Amino acid sequence: MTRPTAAAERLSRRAGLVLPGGVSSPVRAFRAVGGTPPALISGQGAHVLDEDGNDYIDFVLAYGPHLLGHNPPQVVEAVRRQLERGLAFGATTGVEVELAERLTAAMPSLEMVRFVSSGTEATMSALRLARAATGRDLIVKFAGAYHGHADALLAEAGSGVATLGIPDSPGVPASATAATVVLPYNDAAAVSSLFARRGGEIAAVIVEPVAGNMGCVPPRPGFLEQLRRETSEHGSLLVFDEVMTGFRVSSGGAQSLFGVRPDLTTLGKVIGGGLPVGAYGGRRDLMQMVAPAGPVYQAGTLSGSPAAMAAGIAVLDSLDDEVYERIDDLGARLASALDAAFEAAGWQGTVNRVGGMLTPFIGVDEVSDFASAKHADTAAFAAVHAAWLESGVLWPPSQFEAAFLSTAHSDSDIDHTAGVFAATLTDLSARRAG
Ligand code: KE4
Repeated sequence: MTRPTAAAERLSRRAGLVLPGGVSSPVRAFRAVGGTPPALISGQGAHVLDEDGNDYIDFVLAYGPHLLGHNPPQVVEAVRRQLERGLAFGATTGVEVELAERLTAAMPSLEMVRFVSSGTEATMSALRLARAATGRDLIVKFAGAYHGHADALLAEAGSGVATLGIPDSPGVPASATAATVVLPYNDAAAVSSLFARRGGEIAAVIVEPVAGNMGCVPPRPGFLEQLRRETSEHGSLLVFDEVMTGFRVSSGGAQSLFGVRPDLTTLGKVIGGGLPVGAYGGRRDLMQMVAPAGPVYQAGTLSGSPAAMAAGIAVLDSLDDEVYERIDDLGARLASALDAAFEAAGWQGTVNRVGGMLTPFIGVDEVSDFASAKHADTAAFAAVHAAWLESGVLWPPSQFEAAFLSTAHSDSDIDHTAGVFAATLTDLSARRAG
């Protein structure tokens, strides 16, 4: 029995007339997996409901923010209270300073912070600051990493760019990416060689300390430490893009998990509890260069949105060791069940995981960078995604996205999801053999 999709199809048709691709962000269009995206109307805990009445266990979690699941009561109440006071003032508010104080307390490298309204704004601003602080232009990023859609960073980007197979976006002038060097993730030799040749030109290295936009790819042991060493030795800055990993992989982010202190950090997602937010911050001497304290200009009408600040405070105040232990346990349970499913179905595959973010790569036995991720069997992934959807599981619609766990997921959610995964791979083997 297939799930009803009449309302989703109606909405998709209407949306396609007024929104490019029928979406407000490309990956949501399901182009890589096919089918009609559900027309979601509500979320509670680990579940979301669509207009056709279908209920799904949600592993998208709005691409990361919902560490506590959808609509945690304490977050909804905090936002409701703030909304009654007002939506936006264009002025510094107490909640904005309170959230900044919590961020700087949680991440020692973050001595000061500036709020913006998206991860893209955060990374774009952090790189402008790095170029100003060093007087250099060259930026280093890694293939398959996605740091938002600022021109200079749309070079071999991951996430939706990888999902749609867009070589690099039209409209980005060659001049915008001429000062962007792209290296393979986890490639220590490539990093050493570049710094040996051009270290004096490099303003900053920006890295996802756990890659999440080529699917989940952890750093090889020593990789982050090497970036720290090389940037320090050559007067460059190290920027950790923790928009996805911040407060997800640990209460101090990936920098605390791996014990590497960046000069600048970008944040988003979890710190806004699902409301529009981004932030960049780091060494005080650098942040004091940001206008109006210094000459580096960056601004935003709704930066520090009080409702987003209130949501972020409510989320961060709910984070304790138990939260991270629960999420890590659930992640480990799901990863091992998916691994067992590969085994049981006689498929090659590997599951990359750090804490509550993970990706099963189908048809490959190791994924440590974008090149190896691209060898995954995306057709098989599409078949699994469709089977999950039919069985009430909403998974990110791309092999090149990370899936997320929350404290609201249950062991039975995990077992059901892995069961469908195993059955679909088994069925696929039979169909391909037939
Ligand atoms: P936003 O501009 O989308 O708020 O953040 C950009 C960004 C920056 N850095 C990292 C590490 C990110 O993961 C992101 C955005 N993540 C994607 C998910 N892979 C957002 C989902 C989407 O594009 O719709």
